[in-house]
Amino acid sequence: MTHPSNATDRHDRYDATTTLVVVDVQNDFADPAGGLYVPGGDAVVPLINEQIGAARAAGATVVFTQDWHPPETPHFAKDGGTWPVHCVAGTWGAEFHPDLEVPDTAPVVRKGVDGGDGYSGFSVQDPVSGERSSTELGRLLTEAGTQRVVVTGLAGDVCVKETALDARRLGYDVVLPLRTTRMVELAPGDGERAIQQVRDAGVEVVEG
Ligand code: VGL
Ligand code: ZN
Repeated sequence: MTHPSNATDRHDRYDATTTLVVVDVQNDFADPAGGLYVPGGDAVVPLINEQIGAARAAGATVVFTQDWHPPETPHFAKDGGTWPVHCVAGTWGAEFHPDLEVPDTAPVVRKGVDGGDGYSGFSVQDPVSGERSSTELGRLLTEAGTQRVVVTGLAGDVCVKETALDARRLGYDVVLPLRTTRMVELAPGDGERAIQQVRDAGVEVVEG
């Protein structure tokens, strides 16, 4: 149970009906040599590992997502989209950061696989037609008996934000521990706007 007086105590955050979703802690985002390095992305890996440890100790479910793109996709600036090349399937940049503690049995949800813009872990959107389709994340949460979702990882103002918003839309209580994420800030102020947007949607943004 979470008590108002110590709601930021991370070890108090998990129970068997909570799922921790670890978003896109991959080399391209978390390593300074990565293709779309999120400033400070490497520094949060140990904090994310603490969350994973606390979640597992409490019997919570832990799910990981990976951004997973084909070499050519309208997601990339070189192909008419927004972003530098990152997380191309099967490359070093798409691998989890080597320090991230991924349990052998943890489910891994890959998004963007067919060239879709997979910002939320729950869905992908065809960058040309705009058509949306679901990943297996929603089903995994249902099967785990999830009532509350803790979202962490990278980047805070892109995939973490969209995953948290979708989790709210699906009716979950959602917690975003701010200390465990970093913002990519494609445009200055994106980080602050993202925090406001998730707060407005009812996400519990906590410092710890
Ligand atoms: C992401 C930009 C492009 C993310 C993914 O994981 O936050 N950001 N693709
Ligand atoms: Zn991407």
